[in-house]
Amino acid sequence: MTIGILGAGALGQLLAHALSDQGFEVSLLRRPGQPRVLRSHQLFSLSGAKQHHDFTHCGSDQPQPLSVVLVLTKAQDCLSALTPLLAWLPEDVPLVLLHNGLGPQQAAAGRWPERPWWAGSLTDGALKLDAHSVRHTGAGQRRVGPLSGVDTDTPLPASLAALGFVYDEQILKALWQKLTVNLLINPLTARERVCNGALLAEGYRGELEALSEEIALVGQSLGQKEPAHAILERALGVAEATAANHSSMLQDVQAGRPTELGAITGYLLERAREHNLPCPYHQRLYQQLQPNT
Ligand code: KPL
Repeated sequence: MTIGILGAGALGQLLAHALSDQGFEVSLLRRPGQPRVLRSHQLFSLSGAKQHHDFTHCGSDQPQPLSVVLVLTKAQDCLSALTPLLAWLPEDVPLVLLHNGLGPQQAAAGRWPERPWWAGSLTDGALKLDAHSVRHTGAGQRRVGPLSGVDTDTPLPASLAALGFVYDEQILKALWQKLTVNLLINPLTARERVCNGALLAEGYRGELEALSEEIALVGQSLGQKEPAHAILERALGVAEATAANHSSMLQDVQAGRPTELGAITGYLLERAREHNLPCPYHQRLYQQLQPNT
């Protein structure tokens, strides 16, 4: 059966190629009103090799047999992109939310509680060159686990296992940890217009440490206890592994598109407000990037 992919940005295209490589049929689900693009897609892999794959393109409002749907839209588009699809998709088809940030996952599972929701994160670097080409710029870790409506003994869908996703039964913790990476890398690289690896320079250390302290404080009040230095080390590890990559937020800013600032820094600031915790460094970053959201 075919794997549906909602959101054919950099990571959506990357996973579509990887699935096709593993022998899965892939259907890129176009949102109603989105222009048609060519079936033929190109991937520049980590080794620089060029690969071609053909994908089926279908409107997300057109019923078709799908075994699982991977959702890789921008965080802020997730709910509106799901609406036409969920008007016809059979209720037992697993849905896998893989966007950055936190908030929309809980909102989707709350709005459609009868459905089997999975959520996950990937730290691969990828650059969308255009609607049918993508460059893989950094290998990453891929984790996924049940979010709601999934029985505890349900195995990982085969397509996710084939993509190298590791089953994580504490997926909310993994999503929080990925959020902490995005909180440190995305807004800073977007503000400074630099690639991820630039954040390893000494000049950013002070601001990164202050941002990590604030994340650790909010995390503690959410039951995610982790010292600031561990949060910073993880983000610097990802910055190193994806050094040449432009973060997704920088790519959005450069292309004049809305960013995921709301589901990343905005999510942290909301939780901080609820717990009466000051976050001046994140607040300042949020204000500096606000015009781009
Ligand atoms: O998730 C990412 C993003 O750019 O959104 C990282 C891991 C930072 C890779 O660039």
